[in-house]
Amino acid sequence: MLEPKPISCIELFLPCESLYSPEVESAESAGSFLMIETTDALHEAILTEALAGLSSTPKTLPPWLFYDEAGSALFEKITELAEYYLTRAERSIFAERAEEIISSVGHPLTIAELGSGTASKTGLLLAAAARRQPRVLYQPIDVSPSALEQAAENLPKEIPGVVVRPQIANYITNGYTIERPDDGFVLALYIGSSIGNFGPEEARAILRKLRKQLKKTADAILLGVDLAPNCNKTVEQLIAAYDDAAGVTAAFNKNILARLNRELGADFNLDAFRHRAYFNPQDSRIEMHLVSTIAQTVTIEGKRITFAPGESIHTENSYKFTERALIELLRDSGYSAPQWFQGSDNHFAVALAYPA
Ligand code: AVI
Repeated sequence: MLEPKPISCIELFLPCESLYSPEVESAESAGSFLMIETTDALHEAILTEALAGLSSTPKTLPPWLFYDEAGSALFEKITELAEYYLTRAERSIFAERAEEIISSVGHPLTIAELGSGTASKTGLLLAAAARRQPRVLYQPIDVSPSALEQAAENLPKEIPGVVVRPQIANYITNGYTIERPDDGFVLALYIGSSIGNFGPEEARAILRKLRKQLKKTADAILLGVDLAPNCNKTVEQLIAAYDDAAGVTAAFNKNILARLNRELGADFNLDAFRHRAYFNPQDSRIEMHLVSTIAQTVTIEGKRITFAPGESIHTENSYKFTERALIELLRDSGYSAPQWFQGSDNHFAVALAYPA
């Protein structure tokens, strides 16, 4: 059973106070987390952000809108696609190097994870830690209560010695606290290329906020990043990871419009938009867009949004790093030059850095 405290916030980009109510708390202690998704506050946040983004030039929608139940299920499918190498590449780095990574950090250690989801890759690191110490406290921090519940239920069964203390929080907009056992050290995971979905300024803000929790010199952050095109990874391979043959990523991208239809009563015709993914070399990022194939007008709660043929909605950036770019990002965010663990295929890397 989860111990869902401290509760910071349930849904992305919402001020905590708007959701923190006695009703929410009592429902959670009864083991049900679900009704929060239907709050007026979430509806308001979606409406405000959607109208602001679709009224701007160029049009945008924030990527957090991807992750409702349907979108999260589609993302799980993406991670299993042949073209989407990122998840497999990171998992194989952990499978080969977990002992080395874990033994580089101070002991005894506690492992925290930002945006853990169901923590499907984290088990390899937890198992390596559990071989070194009898009890490993794992503190996953995520906005999804169901994902945390799954992690809290499965991990202790799979890895004896692991104790899970989940925190329902939005690590971007809200505060969170990483608990430190007496005389212990903290290893904070921010893996899965999650940092890649933020521009440089936001990425620095996330890393600096985390840096405040890493107070000892042998505390560490482990960051998983997708690599920029290189001699072993072509731009075409990179694009295919975001534009797969089966159309799963296209469905994931279009789900953002489907969600606006479902939750705001908007009237997007999904067939009149096409998924587009391309590599922007100047900013070293994959950009995902939804391109209007015709001139059309869409209505969202009485507001009319017009599209010219070929006009696009920019829905996501996914930054791709060189070792040098990541060293700079970490340095500017208060960390040392990292130990670098790169997969033999040169597709993905994991960086272990200490507070500077
Ligand atoms: C969650 N994030 C790291 C994924 C990525 O690769 O940027 C999201 C994604 N978008 C399309 N495919 C996967």
